[in-house]
Amino acid sequence: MAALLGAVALLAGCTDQPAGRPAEETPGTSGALPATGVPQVTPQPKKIERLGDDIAVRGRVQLVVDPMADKPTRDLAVRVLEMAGADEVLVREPGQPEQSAHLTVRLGDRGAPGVTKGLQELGFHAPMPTPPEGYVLAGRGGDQPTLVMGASDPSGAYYAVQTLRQLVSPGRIAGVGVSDSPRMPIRGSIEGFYGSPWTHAERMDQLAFYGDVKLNTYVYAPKDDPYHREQWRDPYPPDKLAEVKELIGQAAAHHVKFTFALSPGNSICYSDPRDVQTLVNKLRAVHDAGVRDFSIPLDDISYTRWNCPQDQAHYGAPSQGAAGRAQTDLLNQVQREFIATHPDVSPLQMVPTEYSDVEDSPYKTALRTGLDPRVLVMWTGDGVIPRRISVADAKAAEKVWGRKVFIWDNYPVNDFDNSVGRLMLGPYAKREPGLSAQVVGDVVNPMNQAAASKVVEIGAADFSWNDEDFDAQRAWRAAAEYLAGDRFAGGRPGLSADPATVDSLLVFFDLEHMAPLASGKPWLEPAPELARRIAEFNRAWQAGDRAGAIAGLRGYAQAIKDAPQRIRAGAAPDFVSDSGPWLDATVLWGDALLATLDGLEARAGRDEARAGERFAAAGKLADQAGQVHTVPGESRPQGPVRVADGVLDVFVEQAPGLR
Ligand code: LTM
Repeated sequence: MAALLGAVALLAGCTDQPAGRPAEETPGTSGALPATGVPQVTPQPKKIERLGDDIAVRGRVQLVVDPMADKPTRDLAVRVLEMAGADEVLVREPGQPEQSAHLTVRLGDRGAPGVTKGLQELGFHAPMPTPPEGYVLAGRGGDQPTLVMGASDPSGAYYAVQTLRQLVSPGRIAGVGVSDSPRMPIRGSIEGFYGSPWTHAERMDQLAFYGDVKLNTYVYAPKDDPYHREQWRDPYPPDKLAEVKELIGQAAAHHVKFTFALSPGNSICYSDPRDVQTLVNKLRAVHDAGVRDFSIPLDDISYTRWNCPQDQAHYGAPSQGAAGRAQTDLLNQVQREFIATHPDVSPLQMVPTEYSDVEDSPYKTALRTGLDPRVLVMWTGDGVIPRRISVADAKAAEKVWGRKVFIWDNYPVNDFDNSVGRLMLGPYAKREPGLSAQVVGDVVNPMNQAAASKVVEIGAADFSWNDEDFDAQRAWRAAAEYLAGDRFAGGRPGLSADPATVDSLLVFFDLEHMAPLASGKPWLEPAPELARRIAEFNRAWQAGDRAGAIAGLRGYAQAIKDAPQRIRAGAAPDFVSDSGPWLDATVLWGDALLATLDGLEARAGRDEARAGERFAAAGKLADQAGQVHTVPGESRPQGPVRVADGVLDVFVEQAPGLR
């Protein structure tokens, strides 16, 4: 895995330049901070290029900011400039008196005179008008340092500052030009799994994290929240509503659309106007609390029986087609009478009962021909847990649904039987570039382990922002850097990631790479890096180079054994807590692998007594590892945790047979 061997890129620094040297100590700090290369920004911007020297940041910095940038954006900009080395950041609006400062930073509308002038001076060309959520950022150091950020809208301004955060290293900001906007308009997660829902604190953290990685959507659809599904008619009790209100505020502060979902399909009587009214009333209560995005999931319900005799009278005997017509009527009514009568509300989203294939059917025909064209239809790919999501499949889905679909991606969710014992920490792979032109959005269904879900969520953020330039391995590494990053006030990532923690996380991610289909067969193979190293071992051993084979694998075995300790010391505490049982098992598996290598070494030295003793020790450690279980209430279903199964266990089991 190249990612394991490469130098660790700073979370917020240039990969090709020394960071960590304050501007004051740098020769010629009147302005010139020569630098080459371009920092890694995640998600990958559409265009990023070096414009010149880095910008020195020290003393007093003036931030001239248009009213278009909201308070959270301004506050973030101030924190980022302080993090870069400013002693004081003076914030003023254009037109207010100029202050004396080492550096003036402009943040505003893409067309604002200050921004346009700055871009002209820097010779940086960027589209005008900038697409929604888009921004341009350009800066160069020197005697007259310049840094401007222009945006299409408030979210674009926020994202400009999120990019700025990643251009900072101590005492400097990279002298680069960035022109950027998302390729998918809807990007995020759907809390749509079975089992214990996320806690309020986890949701608050997720929403802030989405802002960091430019995800703009969170769909609230926890299957086991009674008020979402079984008791959909009941209003939220005051304490729950208070939490929802707090989530709405947190989402707004991080430019995330809090999307409220209500799933009535298990008990609704489609033809009863009172039920339709109850549904709309519940949506209205949440609208009054500030929600502007709504979804009606109708997945995982029976559509071959009615919930009331009226439906039989109204729609006929239960059938797929009749269910499609009943759902269409309900959704059209909600779209027409509630959504469309509130001009600030986005089009309704829905999950069909047939959500995981592209075969036409009476049900799909009813929705295709009857459903209001504004309603967004979700689709999980070809399969509930698809092998891949291709452009061709999305095109087929468009055809069958009569509109471009909205991806509900069942990865990294681990609530199904054949995901027992798994923590899904693989890359966001096998989603085909080009999907952005074919779908209206992409949200991933995460794990109950919220912080651990960030690994895949970062990949999805990178992909949905810019699928054309997506590199799954690059995004995977960025996730390790994010989780190993230090923190500035507010708990968001700061300047640097500890390289040893990043490497340990990547070792651990590899052990938890396997992702199963519903059948249990992998769509992402187990532990590819460890498997590659074991294959190398086997080649060397078979060729007679036993010492070389053992030495080649021992370092990595030690890295496996040591990874949990390093992760516990250096990674985000919530990630550590989510991963607890898997980290415990990894120590035991690392020891088992080391003991196996001891046994092979003894065998190579013709010391069969010691070889037998070490192989037995390895077997015992493997048994102990197999007894580490998932935490009740945290995982559904329950079982022994899996660590590189099919690779590590097989090697430990088969090694005593090697001669
Ligand atoms: O995927 C959909 C639309 N519905 C459910 C999810 O709630 C569940 O989390 C996943 C994975 O088990 N499968 C589903 O069918």
